[in-house]
Amino acid sequence: MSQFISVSSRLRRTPFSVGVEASGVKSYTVYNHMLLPTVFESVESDCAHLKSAVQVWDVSAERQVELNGPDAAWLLQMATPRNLGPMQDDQCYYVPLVAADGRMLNDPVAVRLGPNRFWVSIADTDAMLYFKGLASALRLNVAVFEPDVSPMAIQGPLADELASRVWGDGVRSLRFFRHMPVNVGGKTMVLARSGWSKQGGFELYLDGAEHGMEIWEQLFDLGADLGVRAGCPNQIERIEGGLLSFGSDITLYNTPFEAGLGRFVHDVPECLANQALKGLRDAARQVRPLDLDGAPVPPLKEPWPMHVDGEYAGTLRSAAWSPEFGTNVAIGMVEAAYYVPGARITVRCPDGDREAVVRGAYWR
Ligand code: THG
Repeated sequence: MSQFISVSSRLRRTPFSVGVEASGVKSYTVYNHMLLPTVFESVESDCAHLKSAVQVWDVSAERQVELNGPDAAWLLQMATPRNLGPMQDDQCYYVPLVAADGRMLNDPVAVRLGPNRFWVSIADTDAMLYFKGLASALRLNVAVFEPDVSPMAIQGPLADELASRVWGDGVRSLRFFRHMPVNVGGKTMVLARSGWSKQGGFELYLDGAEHGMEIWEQLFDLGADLGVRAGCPNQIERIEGGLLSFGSDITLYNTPFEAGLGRFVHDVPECLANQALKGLRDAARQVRPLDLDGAPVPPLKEPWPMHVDGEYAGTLRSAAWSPEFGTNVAIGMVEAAYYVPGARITVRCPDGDREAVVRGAYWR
C-alpha cells in the first residue's frame, strides 16, 4: 500500500519534479494535492547527510495562499490569534490558523510582502477555501488565490556557503524568518531564512515554473564539492527538533494550546477565535516529545493508543528511530494527567506494548 501512488492530473507535479526523479527519489507523499518527496536514499542516511552537508528540497507542496488588497492584513488577522501588528515587510511569522470555535485549521508560515500583500505558506489542509469564504461573505476588498509559487528549500550546515555562491555573501546576514529579494533568471524572487529542519538554511519562493530546473541545476553545479544532494523534509530530524506536522501530530480537532502553540495566542479582538480561545487555555491534552523504548519502531500508519494502568493516556502521532540519540524519538498527544516530564506511558505498538517516557524538551 505504501509503495504506490496512482498518478493523474489531479495529483500535481512541481517545477522540480524532473530533477527530483533524476536524483532517484524513492517515495512521495501527497500534500496539498501535490507530490512531496519523502525519501531519497533511506530516512536514516538522508538524515545523516542533512546534518553534515547541504540538501536541496522540492517543497513546492507548501502551497501559497495570496491575500492581496486593502483588507489583506485584516483577513489574515481574523484567522490567527498571533498579533500581526509588529510584522515587518521583510518578515515571516509562524502562525496558527484557527477557526471561530478555537480549533486549528492549519499551521502555516505567513510571509509579509507589503502592507497589503501576504503569502500564507500552508500545511496540508485547504486553507484557501476558508479565506475565500470569509472574504466573500464579509465582502472584503481583497483577492484570495493560489499563485504559481513553489518553495524550494536549501537546508543543512553548508546552506549558507551554497546560497552565497548563487546570490552573493549578502544572504549570510539574512536573519531567521526574514526575507530578501534575489535574482533568479532575471526575475526578482523571495529568499527567506526558514525551512522545516533545525539545520539552518533558506527557502526560495520560486515565482512561476519557468526558471525552476535552471536554479535547481545551478545549485547542484555550484555545490558539487560541498556534497550537495536532493533531499526532503526528514521524519527523524524534524521529530528531534520538534517541528510539528499538521495532520500527524495535530489535527483540525486540536486547539492551539493542545498543539503547544499557546505562545502564539495573543489577545487580539480582530481574531474571530479570540473569545473561544479564552475558554480553551486549560488544555485537556498537549503535544509532547517522548522517548520510546525498544528496537527501531515499525512504520506508524495510524496513531498508536497510549495508556497508564489501563487508563487512556492519549495517542502517539509520530515516531522514528534516531541513530544520533540511540532511541526512538516520538511525538504524542498526551492527556493532561500524564503530560508532565518523566511520566511513564505504555504505547500499544503494532508489534506489542512498549514503554515511553514524556520528555521536558525536544532533542535539539
Ligand atoms: N516553510 C514554508 N511553508 C511551510 C512549512 C515550512 N508550510 C507547511 C509547514 N512547513 C508549516 N509548518 C511549520 C512548522 C514549523 C515551522 C514552520 C512551518 C518552523 N518553526 C520554527 C520552530 O518551531 O523552531 C520557528 C517557529 C517560530 O517562529 O518560533 O519553522 O517549513 N515556507
